[in-house]
Amino acid sequence: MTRTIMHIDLDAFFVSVEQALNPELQGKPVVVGGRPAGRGVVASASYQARAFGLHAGMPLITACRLCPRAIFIEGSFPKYRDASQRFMAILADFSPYLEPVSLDEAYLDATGFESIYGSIHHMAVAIKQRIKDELGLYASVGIASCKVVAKIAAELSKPDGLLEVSAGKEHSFLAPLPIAKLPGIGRKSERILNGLGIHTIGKLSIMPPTALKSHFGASGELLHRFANAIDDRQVELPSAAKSISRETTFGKDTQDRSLLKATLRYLSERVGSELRQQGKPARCITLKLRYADFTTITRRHTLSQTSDSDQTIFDTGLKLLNRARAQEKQPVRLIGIGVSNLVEPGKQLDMLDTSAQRQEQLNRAIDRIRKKYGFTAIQTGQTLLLKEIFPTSEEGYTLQTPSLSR
Ligand code: TTP
Ligand code: MG
Repeated sequence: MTRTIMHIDLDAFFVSVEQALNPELQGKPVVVGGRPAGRGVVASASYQARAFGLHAGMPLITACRLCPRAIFIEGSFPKYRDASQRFMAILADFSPYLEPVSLDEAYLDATGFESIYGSIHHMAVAIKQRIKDELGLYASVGIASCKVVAKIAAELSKPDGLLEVSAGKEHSFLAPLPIAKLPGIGRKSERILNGLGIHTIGKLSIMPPTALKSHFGASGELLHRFANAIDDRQVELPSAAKSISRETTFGKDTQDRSLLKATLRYLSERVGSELRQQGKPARCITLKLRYADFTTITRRHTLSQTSDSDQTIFDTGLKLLNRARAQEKQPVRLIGIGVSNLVEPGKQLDMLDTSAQRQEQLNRAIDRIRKKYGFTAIQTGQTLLLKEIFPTSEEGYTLQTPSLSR
């Protein structure tokens, strides 16, 4: 199944935040990193400064020599953190399948979203427009069928760019590019590969993986895959929790079966409620027991179907408890129940049985977008664009369901 991945990276991020806050800096060579006399390096250089050869990581002294009229700014992290949060919030309005990678960079899974936005290209234009209108910043966007190609596309499109690599065109897109464009190739790897006569990604892609492994070890395999646009890395949502658990230490060590059972019931309900709040059912259930002598055991069960039900958590926990008690009779000091392998809503689709369930899952994702996006409230430049895409109705724009191909 072909995916549509977007990579979004803000242009000259630190500098652009400074320029947005102080228009006098706009259109000028500006450097964030510190005073030129200091021993620091350039963190971010405006594109006007880059025209003089300035780039991130360059010692400030060198930067000052190359471009004496550049404006050097110390920088202030809270400003950038704030801008970053607002940037990510805008992206989250467009798709719930969002993976922030750094302060100014994120992947977004846009598979199936053409039916909401008209086309993925339109969606990217709308994203860029909102970032510009609300933050005064410019973003570059790469669109492709996998992360590595989307990232390279965004990079190549800078500044204020938008580059879409159609499915099937990944190889011809990558082939002529210098190997340094491939994530994971630093100066050292570049030198080694150049020494082997390999200068382009195309050349790298036909190098036998075994040869790459002999030079680069395990990462040689990855280079081979990336050079061939083979990248099945998913857009990973930052999950609030990878597992949820609750436990109780008894006031007095106990062997009382009904007390253990009642406590387990209470803890299961608390875990279940938290799970449902996060909207992520779990696949694994773990019971924890600490005995009077402080030995602690955990017993785990993997469910055949994910669940967020109190009853399933409790029933499974109780089975594990009965089994553990049959083996060890000493009094219990602590009992706990936990769930792990939480499944993100968007990731569960493949495991779901019926199309009705799929539909429900997707609807939930759409609801999130609708709730956050507030179509009718938008008064920015993109309204015009959205009007073209969405048939208007009394209450605003009608949202269409994306295709179920995810
Ligand atoms: P980048 O996205 O790599 O750089 P950039 O946004 O300044 O420029 P562009 O994306 O247009 O090429 O990094 C984002 C921010 O991270 C950057 O503005 C400053 C910070 N950063 C550092 O502090 N040190 C560094 O060496 C790099 C590369 C970035
Ligand atoms: Mg950037």
